[in-house]
Amino acid sequence: CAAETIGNGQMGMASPLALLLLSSAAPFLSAHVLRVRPDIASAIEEGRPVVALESTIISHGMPFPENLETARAVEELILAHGALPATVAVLDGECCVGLTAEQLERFARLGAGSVSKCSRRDLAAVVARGGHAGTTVSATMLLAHRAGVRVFVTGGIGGVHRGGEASMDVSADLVELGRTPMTVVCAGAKSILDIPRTLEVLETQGVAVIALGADEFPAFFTRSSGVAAPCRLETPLQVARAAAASEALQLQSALLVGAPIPAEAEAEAAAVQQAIEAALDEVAAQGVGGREVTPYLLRRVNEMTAGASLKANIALVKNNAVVGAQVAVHLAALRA
Ligand code: PSU
Ligand code: MN
Repeated sequence: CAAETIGNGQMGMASPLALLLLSSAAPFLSAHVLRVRPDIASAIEEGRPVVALESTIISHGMPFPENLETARAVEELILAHGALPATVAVLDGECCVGLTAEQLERFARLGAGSVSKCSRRDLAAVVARGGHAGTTVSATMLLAHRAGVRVFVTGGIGGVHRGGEASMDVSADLVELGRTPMTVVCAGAKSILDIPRTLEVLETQGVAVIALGADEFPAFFTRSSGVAAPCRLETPLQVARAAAASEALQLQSALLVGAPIPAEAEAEAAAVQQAIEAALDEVAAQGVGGREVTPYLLRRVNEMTAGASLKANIALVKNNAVVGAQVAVHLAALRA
């Protein structure tokens, strides 16, 4: 496994810039809050391409062992395309940017029972109790940006849930995208969400939403969502140029790239769509709420489509990893 070459389990001191120490006001907590794996800290310092990866998909988005296999495969793909992968997660109360191979395996085996799902709001508390957490898009962006990472790859982003105009269930991902400058590559937003309202909130937040080689913002399992993307770019190089412009203008908001799932991996759209409708009915009937909603829907859709959605999920994450690595490589070259 290529990841073994980049970490030996020793988490040495990262650069002082990338390391936040808890203040002496809390002397009983002396551990580091933000741990950047040393080789990643060096790459960032030297302007080499680094790609951050989220970990809620590992802890809550996929079952073991597919979660570990996918996480490793994604890291290897990024390496093979010339960038350094940095999986972000909270382990023993430390916010890690870059897990070692050993940490990645340990994290993937822990399971959702002992790992919480952590968005921006949950970070401080999970550090305080020394817990483990999978970081969502919002928490991953925040931590990766603090470490100096400029490109981040995920599967799908959170969004405005259906009925969100009444429940106000709007993912923290959308607000984070509006406040944290970074290029985020995803396969769009699942149709468990209200995609038009999701794009409205992104516009309000000032997020540059780009469909890669497509006119529509993709819908995760399907290339098409029926909703036009505000902007279309054709290549990772063009995306890198947009990212460089965004940085030059100090926009302080994200560039969200929707890369459609590869056509050959597009799940049988009708079957997935049916499962989504059924799972949404269950959420309503069983009163599932808050942070449980997304993991519940993902798990049920996967169960109902007999693994077809998991297969599609793995394929699209890998595709996003290649796109993200290419963007990171071009972006590093543009700055050099
Ligand atoms: N959508 C997916 N797969 C995922 C998630 C969303 O297709 O794994 C995860 C991501 O970590 C995302 C989070 O940031 O769920 C959003 O959760 P919520 O809707 O509770 O904000
Ligand atoms: Mn929510």
